[in-house]
Amino acid sequence: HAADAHRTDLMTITRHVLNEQSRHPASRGDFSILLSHIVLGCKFVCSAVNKAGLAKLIGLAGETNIQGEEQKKLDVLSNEVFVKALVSSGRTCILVSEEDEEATFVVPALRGRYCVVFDPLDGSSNIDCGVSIGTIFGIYVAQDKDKPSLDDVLQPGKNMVAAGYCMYGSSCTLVLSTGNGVNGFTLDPSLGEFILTHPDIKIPKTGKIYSVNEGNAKNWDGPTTKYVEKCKFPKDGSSSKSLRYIGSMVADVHRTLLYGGIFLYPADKKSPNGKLRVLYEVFPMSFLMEQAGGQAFTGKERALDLVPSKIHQRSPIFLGSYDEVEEIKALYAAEE
Ligand code: AHM
Ligand code: MG
Repeated sequence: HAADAHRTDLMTITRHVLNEQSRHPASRGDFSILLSHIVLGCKFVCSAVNKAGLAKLIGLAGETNIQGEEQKKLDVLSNEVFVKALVSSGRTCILVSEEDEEATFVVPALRGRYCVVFDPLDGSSNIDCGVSIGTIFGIYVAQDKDKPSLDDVLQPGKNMVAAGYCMYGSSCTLVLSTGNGVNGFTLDPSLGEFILTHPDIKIPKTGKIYSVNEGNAKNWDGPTTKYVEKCKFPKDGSSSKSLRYIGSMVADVHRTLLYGGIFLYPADKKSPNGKLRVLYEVFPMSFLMEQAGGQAFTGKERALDLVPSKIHQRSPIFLGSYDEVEEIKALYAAEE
């Protein structure tokens, strides 16, 4: 189609969010401003990730983050960029980052009503070898922007007003939900704009791919073991599933969202709460999955119902296609 070769009517992420906003008459544009600062952070990190090898940005910064992991320079840089972009937006009052032990309370002069929880650069083990990594974020609204408190972010995931991630992969892709479905945008480097490329993403109801770190299998619980066994040796005549595991949550979840299937980071004997962090990993991804028609389950409850008591709390997570998560839920129910 000739019209497709030179698109002249570009749906940028800003235009998309402004369109959504026009449906809320009371809106004053604060969310659009906040989002444009998040987008700036993503563009910066994308550019830094692409130049990492060249610019010798990667390598150890000689610091250890609060979870005892070695911090890479790119993590430090990404965190700084996001914190500065979010504070300067004038629309935030509390920030929680995977990289910072304490929450950041924004100075009164720059306070706005949004609380942002984020992992500025997730998938640290994949940085040095050029495999996809990403940024994950979730957004809450504070009770009172002039009296921000940790209670504003220690909220169940269902109270988020928006969530998303940006994947730094073969292209730079931003996936966003403001509670009205899920949309995917791809960065056009020649324009420096995210363009709507994946409107209204729906996850397939079932899927042929499972995604889990099977190296932990000896420590798994019964339901996880049974589910994965069934993926490999189905007894009902169905064909076995394919295993795909990148070890970057953003990339593994992105594939799950587009192709269907399930992503698991279960509890195990060594890590009774799993590995992934509730506020800025489990919640945003669970929010997107539900908005796309899938499900997210912790092994005990709907993931978005969980009420966190600490900002860096972890939880087991099973998320993906509706039917696959139903199976996991049934296996846990049978345990009781
Ligand atoms: P990170 O915050 O150190 O990058 O760890 C989070 C990552 C996720 O992206 C990924 O899903 C998981 O850790 C992989 O963990 P594992 O290496 O145990 O399979
Ligand atoms: Mg992380």
